[in-house]
Amino acid sequence: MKESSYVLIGMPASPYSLKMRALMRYRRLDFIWEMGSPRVGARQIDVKPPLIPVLRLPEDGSYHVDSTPLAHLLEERHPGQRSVLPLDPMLGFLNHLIEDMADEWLTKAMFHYRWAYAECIDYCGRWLAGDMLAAGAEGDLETLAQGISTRQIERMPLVGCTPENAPVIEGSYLRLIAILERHLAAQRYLFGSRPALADFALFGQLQQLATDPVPAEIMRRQAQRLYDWLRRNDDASGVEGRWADEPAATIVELLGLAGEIYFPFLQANAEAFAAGADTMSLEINGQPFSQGTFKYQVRCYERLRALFEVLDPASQVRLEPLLEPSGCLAYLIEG
Ligand SMILES: N[C@@H](CCC(=O)N[C@@H](CS)C(=O)NCC(=O)O)C(=O)O
Repeated sequence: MKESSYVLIGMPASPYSLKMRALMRYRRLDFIWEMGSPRVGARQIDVKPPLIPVLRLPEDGSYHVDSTPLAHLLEERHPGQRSVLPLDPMLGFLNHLIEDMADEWLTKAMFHYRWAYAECIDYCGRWLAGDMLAAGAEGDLETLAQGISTRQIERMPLVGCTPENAPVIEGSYLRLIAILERHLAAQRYLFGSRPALADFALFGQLQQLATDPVPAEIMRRQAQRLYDWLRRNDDASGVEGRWADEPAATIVELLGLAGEIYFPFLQANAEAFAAGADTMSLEINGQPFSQGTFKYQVRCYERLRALFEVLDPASQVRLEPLLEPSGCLAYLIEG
């Protein structure tokens, strides 16, 4: 195997793996895609946490995880080469915010639909098992599929994918795909005619939702433009475009999702975590939502607040008319 290039280790059913694969293809970085994980496959990979995707660097063979830091590492290593970070600090901040919301909230929709509906459980259990066998796991398909489904269904309450939370989660999926469908009628990507990191984060999650039977059927019927956009952007290595001067009106609608759903969730998580609680609960648009607390998402919230704080005052002023009416601003500056 040619290991003078990057090796990206992941699985097709992993949203963050497909996020990174599409990003690296768009950036025209030389890499090998290898099916596997720290636990499955030919390699012994000692990474913490043991998640996919894993990126192996060509020079020293070191392994790295977590798609957001990975994307930034690649920016440092290949500056200016089809960067996915908009130059305008205002668009830059919105890029971080929407990326974070896709990674941390939209993934709940992915996980919920995948393991809540019998049709999805049947399909995805066998899909994931078949891919694990292809990556080198041992066992037979049906036993493996059963084991995977049982384990994932057991994890649902931990990440907030419960029947009580389903209306909030499904509502946010329907609203998001409707907004993106309208956005794509006018613009090729979130911030112009070239993709940003947030486009790849949305791509990663939505590509899974466009595969699993129940949410895929919804997307095909209600948001065909988005559905087709996903297929196209698995490989955007031929795309040449430019950043928009200003965010489109539909970006403000995406911020509405953040202000009404994602930031209240982040804040409730941070407060519960600070109080030493194992679980948190809140009302989102009048509907109950509760789940276990997560330190990782405390850090996500702190990071977004810090990114806003270090923005130059002129960019903060330009952002205010977007962040204030969408309800995001208070979460970024208060407390
Ligand atoms: N924040 C991480 C999340 C990665 C993640 O959660 N990966 C999942 C698969 S999509 C995983 O490896 N889970 C471990 C497991 O299922 O055992 C990122 O952005 O890369």
